[in-house]
Amino acid sequence: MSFDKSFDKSFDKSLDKSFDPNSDMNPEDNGRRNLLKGAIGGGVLAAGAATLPGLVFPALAQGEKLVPFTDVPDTFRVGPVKPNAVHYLDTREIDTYFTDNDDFYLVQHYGQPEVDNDSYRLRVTGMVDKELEFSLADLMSKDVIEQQVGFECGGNAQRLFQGLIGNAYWRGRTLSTILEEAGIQDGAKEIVFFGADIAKEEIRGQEVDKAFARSLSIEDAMRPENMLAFEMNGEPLPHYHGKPVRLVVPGWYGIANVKWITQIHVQDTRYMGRFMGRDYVTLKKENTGGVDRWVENSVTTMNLKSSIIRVTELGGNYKVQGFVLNDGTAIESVEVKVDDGPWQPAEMNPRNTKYSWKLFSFNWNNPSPGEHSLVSRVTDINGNVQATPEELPEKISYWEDFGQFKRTVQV
Ligand SMILES: Nc1nc2c(c(=O)[nH]1)N[C@H]1C(S)=C(S)[C@@H](COP(=O)(O)O)O[C@H]1N2
Ligand SMILES: [Mo]
Repeated sequence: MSFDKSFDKSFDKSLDKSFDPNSDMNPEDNGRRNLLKGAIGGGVLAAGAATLPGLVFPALAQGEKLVPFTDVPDTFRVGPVKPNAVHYLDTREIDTYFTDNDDFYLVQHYGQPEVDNDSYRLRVTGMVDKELEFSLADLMSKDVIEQQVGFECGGNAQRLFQGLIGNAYWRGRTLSTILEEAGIQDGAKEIVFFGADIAKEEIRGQEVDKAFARSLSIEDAMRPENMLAFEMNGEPLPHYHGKPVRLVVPGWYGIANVKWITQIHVQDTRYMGRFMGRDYVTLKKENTGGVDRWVENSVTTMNLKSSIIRVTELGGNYKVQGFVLNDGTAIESVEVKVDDGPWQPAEMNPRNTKYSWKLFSFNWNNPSPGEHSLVSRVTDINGNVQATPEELPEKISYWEDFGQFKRTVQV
């Protein structure tokens, strides 16, 4: 099976080897690649974007051209990474299977606290048989797993051409073994994960200091794939992504992945903080026992979603590329529709794994010159089909934008 090579660039030398702890990966190679990408990719784009929007990208194969989207306005810009700021990708530029740490999207609501590795402690408190405290070295000492996990922000949107997204190779301590070691007591209901980032929140007229926090039910927290990640793409977890340790909950929206995590607290009540009870709460109409009601739900697992992000041309051959994200349920197919034509199958990247993003590629044969529309849809093995925007539940809040995304390009 072949797949557009450009997606295979990042770790083409030895993908599997490079993240094997016993391998002889040369970290310099990795660093040089990032440097090059930073120098050529970031620089040229920042400087050249004003004159050549969306047309020239350094990572293209020789002679390969990006086919311009006509739905991306010329004014659409992706800025460089800045401290304490949101960063989103130009998804037309995604040309690697793993997202560079320096380019992986960034969202933080209370800034990016500096946490010192040496004095770092993770505490486990509350309804446990034994309260625990771990240093970074303790966390790294056993029960370490590694896996590919991709995710998007629950606020990712068509408006940003899906730029709040990334896919990385994570290494960290399994969460369940830590919870088992602490011993969760009978009657406990929720586990709250607190970050080191604290801000003043005004709640009913009172200013109080609040740490960023999210909670999981005991059952969700005990999933064996949950991890306390201290490495991202073979490097120590970068400051902006939660140094030294963050939670990674595969299959969930990004909000679940608490960065700069310092405390895990077990309790017998629901945690109703801002990011569980007010923000990242989707308001939608649902049939509840025969009655249509407006209901509010905290965002949890990622909905079944695909999107086209990039169209390329090389020697008259056109390729349409995109990604799938979901909760980890196996994918049956991704199909692409050109204009009013039939749904046609796309090819899945063989590197895709259960919780990675899943890249797809579609060979678009002999498009006629002019403007065309392109849309993708994904179907999982349970027969769930990605909905059109019209078929989505009636929804007021913008969270969870997972409908089919029709793009237009100029050939
Ligand atoms: N401590 C902390 N963790 C956090 C956040 C935050 O504001 N503080 N933001 C969350 C949100 S909304 C998202 S989408 C992801 C983004 O992770 P990233 O910046 O590494 O891509 O982190 C989550 N974890
Ligand atoms: Mo988010």
